[in-house]
Amino acid sequence: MNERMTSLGETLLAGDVEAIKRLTEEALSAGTTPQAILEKGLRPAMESLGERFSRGEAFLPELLVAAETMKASMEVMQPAIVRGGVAPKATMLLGTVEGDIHDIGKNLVKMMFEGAGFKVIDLDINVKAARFLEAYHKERPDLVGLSSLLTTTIGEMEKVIQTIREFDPEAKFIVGGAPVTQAFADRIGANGYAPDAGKAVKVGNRIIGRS
Ligand code: B12
Repeated sequence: MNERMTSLGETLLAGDVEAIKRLTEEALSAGTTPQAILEKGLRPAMESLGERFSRGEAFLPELLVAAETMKASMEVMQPAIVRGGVAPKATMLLGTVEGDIHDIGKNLVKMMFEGAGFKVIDLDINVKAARFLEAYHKERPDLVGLSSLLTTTIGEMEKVIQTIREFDPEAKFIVGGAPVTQAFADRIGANGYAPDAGKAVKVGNRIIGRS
């Protein structure tokens, strides 16, 4: 079991899509739950890569390759997950704010949260505050993640927070993107900020009171 988990993690980091599909199928056939594959195999590997990325020891292409590989494993597990193998830990609504079309960082954040067992509803890019509110209303997520890469659009984050809090004063927000700082996040009333995808899950878990 441990050996299997180690090789899943190593294969994720090696970015071998075919091998991860095969290993995931083998693990499922051997009776390993998707939860265990995620928590004991994929997530530790992804977290260690996230930490190396935070320290500047790993780079964007490695993260993107690992993300694709993780996606392949998740696709194999999807039927088992749908059957109830993994109860999502929490739900997150995520999007890049209106006026901004950057999505590479957001997609990495999504992938890290999915790796940690969150169900992520991705509203994509250039998302209006009204659209965030509509989705919030429908999905009642535990956490809302806002991304912005432009100094001209980070103000939109405050608009989204205010719009949703009018509907639910308890709504929880995590914000990020290159021009965003902790001071800015505090000023606009976000519950947390993370400088990169590697640290985002820890902050997100803290915000919603889970570990
Ligand atoms: C790639 C890129 C593009 C691509 C985007 C492709 C895509 N699919 O995303 C394209 C070419 C389309 C593009 C367009 C533009 N871009 Co551009 N772009 C970049 C570039 C080079 C890299 C961004 C990136 O992907 N970084 C890698 C990812 C992994 O990092 P990241 O996005 O910062 O995300 C990490 C963290 O910020 C954090 N994070 C991000 N989101 C979130 C969310 C949450 C909730 C959390 C917790 C964390 C978090 O975690 C991520 C992962 O670790 C940056 C320069 C730079 N070095 O940042 C300029 C940059 C962001 N772009 C810039 C500009 C000006 C533009 C344009 C306006 C250019 C133009 N004149 O048309 C347009 C914008 C159009 C629009 N309306 O949005 C400027 C912004 C300047 C500013 N201060 O506002 C930058 C800084 C370049 C520069 N130095 O001038 N761009």
